Amino acid sequence: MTTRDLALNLEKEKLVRFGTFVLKSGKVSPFYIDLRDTVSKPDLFRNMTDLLLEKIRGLDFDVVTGIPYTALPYAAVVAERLGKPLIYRRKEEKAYGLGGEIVGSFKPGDRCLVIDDLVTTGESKIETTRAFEAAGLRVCDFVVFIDRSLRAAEDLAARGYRLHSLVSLEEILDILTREGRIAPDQAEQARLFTRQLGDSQGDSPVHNPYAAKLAALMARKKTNLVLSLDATNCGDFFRLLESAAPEIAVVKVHVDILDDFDPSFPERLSSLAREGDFHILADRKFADIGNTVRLQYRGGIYRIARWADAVTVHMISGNGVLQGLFGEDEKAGPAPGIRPETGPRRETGTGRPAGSAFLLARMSTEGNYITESYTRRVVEAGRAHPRWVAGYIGHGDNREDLARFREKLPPGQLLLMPGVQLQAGKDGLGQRYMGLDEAVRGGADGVIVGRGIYGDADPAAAAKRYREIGWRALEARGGIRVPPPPSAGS
Ligand code: 5BU
Repeated sequence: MTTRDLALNLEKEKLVRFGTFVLKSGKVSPFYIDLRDTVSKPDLFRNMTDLLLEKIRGLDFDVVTGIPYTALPYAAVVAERLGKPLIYRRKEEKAYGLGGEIVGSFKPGDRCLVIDDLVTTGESKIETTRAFEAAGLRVCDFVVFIDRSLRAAEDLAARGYRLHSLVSLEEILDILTREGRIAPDQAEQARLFTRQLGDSQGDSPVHNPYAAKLAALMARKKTNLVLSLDATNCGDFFRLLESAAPEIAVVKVHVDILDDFDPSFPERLSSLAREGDFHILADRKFADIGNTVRLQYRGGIYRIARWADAVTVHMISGNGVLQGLFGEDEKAGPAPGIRPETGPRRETGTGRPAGSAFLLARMSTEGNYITESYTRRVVEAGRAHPRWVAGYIGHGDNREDLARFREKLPPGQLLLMPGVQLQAGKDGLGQRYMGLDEAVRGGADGVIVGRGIYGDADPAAAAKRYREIGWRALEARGGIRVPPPPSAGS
């Protein structure tokens, strides 16, 4: 089989298609590539494996791997034919972590050939490599069927990896145009789309006005401490808050754990926040359908929208949760019993609840069910809604793991991290703590601390200590990097 045959076959089998396709990101693409079904077409499977074997002839490696799922069956056949061990990394491990136990046996220092179906940016190849390298393997070569990138080969080469591909998207377009399988303008649209994707990748700036405002407050007050004030009555709550107020950037509230909540609570809290120059984060973890979270946010006895600067949100139900919380009213049904928001809300005065969200991207608890792909989708959602999403709640197994995760977040959004105490440790109910200094140096912009402060015999002194250590670590890291919004005054 030649490259030409491969291109023609993939088009004939509808594994490379042209038309109008809505991608997961919501973008509309003029073409679509999905090589998963190649494994159930024995002739094509055999021919593609032969092409792979030809391509890798002369490369030096000890073990072979395929990135699940599409490339794994190919890797198995290649390994068997060459008499080399097959290894693979389990899919769906910790988000952006090294995690992912490697199945199969190998020796430290073994060189690993990595087979994958496509390369789009090269970024996921590098992520995979980190896991293999952390396990003691050396990765030198990647081989893919289709290179649909603009410059992945150069980007990978700059990091010391070689990329081999059976065919590039450009070649496929040329072949199919020449053979009359697609019209020249279809090919042109595909090229244009790829170029635009390349241009918009990576550094598309995300600006959230609230994140910038909170970052400015932190810088002004020299604190990145978020006090998680999980007191169960208003007396304790306000006593603790008054003593810690000078040290904190934000107070995080679980308003539904107060035994004696009454409408004076938000008023008193808001006025303390104004006087003490800190913000209020309602840790409500909204998670329901859009219409329900809208009612929960704006109504009930708590009326969170009126007094919280920001809220925490689970994205499990999809993007509708954000629309429900912060979107316009147009399509939603009437909210029974809820009058339109006309009351004063701190600093908005728009008559409509505004607000900002911190999305739960990773949790601090041991054995939580959040997977890597879920975390990615949450970050994608946050990136897609920069007006509403000020940042993420996240955690890490250790400083390096946290740093890798932080790298994936847009600089214009903040990472707040719970599960922090002065020293690493655990509570008896699944909570994991990372040490404060590690957490901030690893990439937490704000640290959320509860029992480490209010559980101390002298909470005010504890808050001061957390503030000092946290701020010193933040300065050592170069400060918070939230860029200001593009035009001042917005
Ligand atoms: P602690 O006393 O510092 O363990 O309290 C941590 C707080 O952060 C507590 O209010 C939790 O509800 C909150 N939290 C958390 O601990 N871990 C998470 O992943 C998320 C929130 Br999300």
